[in-house]
Amino acid sequence: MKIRAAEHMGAAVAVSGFPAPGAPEIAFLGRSNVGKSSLLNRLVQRKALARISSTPGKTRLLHWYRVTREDGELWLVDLPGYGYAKVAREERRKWQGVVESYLGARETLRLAVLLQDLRRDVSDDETLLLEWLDARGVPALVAFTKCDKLKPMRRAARVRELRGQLCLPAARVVPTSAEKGLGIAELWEAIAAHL
Ligand SMILES: Nc1nc2c(ncn2[C@@H]2O[C@H](COP(=O)(O)OP(=O)(O)O)[C@@H](O)[C@H]2O)c(=O)[nH]1
Ligand SMILES: [Mg+2]
Repeated sequence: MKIRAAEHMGAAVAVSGFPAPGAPEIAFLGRSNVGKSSLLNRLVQRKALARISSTPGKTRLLHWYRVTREDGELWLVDLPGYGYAKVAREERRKWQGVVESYLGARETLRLAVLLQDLRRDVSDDETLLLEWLDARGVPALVAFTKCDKLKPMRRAARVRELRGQLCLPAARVVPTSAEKGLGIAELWEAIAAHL
């Protein structure tokens, strides 16, 4: 499906700054440095719409991107990354506050895409987030990132391993590589199924 247009709409640190609900939204979340900006850019076929961070975890901003495809408009929402070791507890609490008030109350939210580096083990952060989303009835799937970093055999084994750690069926995980474009069509298909 062709992307006709993609633009940054705005950013917010708190609910008061969120844009008024409009088009259906897909939220992206994950640990800092997991490859969120890279995957967003690849999804919308733009080199640098979402910034590739050199200093991960420095911001608590949510970013909205308006994407126009042949079949209509949707908004992609880039949630602030978590798990940056140097972040103080107070900062962590604020992150949780704004992210939960988005995920828990956004009426136009259709799907949350949680990113997980294929080379890392799943942590409590991912498990708790998925449980939290599930408890609130927010559909979620997991995109494994940076799959190009593993050879195909190892990659397949690792996908099975992580699916086990996450307790998710095959239909709810999508192996991707922003670098090589792997899994992008599958991710769009999964997104489209929720619009
Ligand atoms: N090899 C490889 N590197 C990636 C991929 N996606 C992201 N990266 C690298 O991982 C680092 C963090 O990426 P970024 O998109 O800024 O992550 P974010 O903090 O989650 O937004 C950067 O150095 C990227 O170039 C991928 O699919 N393959
Ligand atoms: Mg980023």
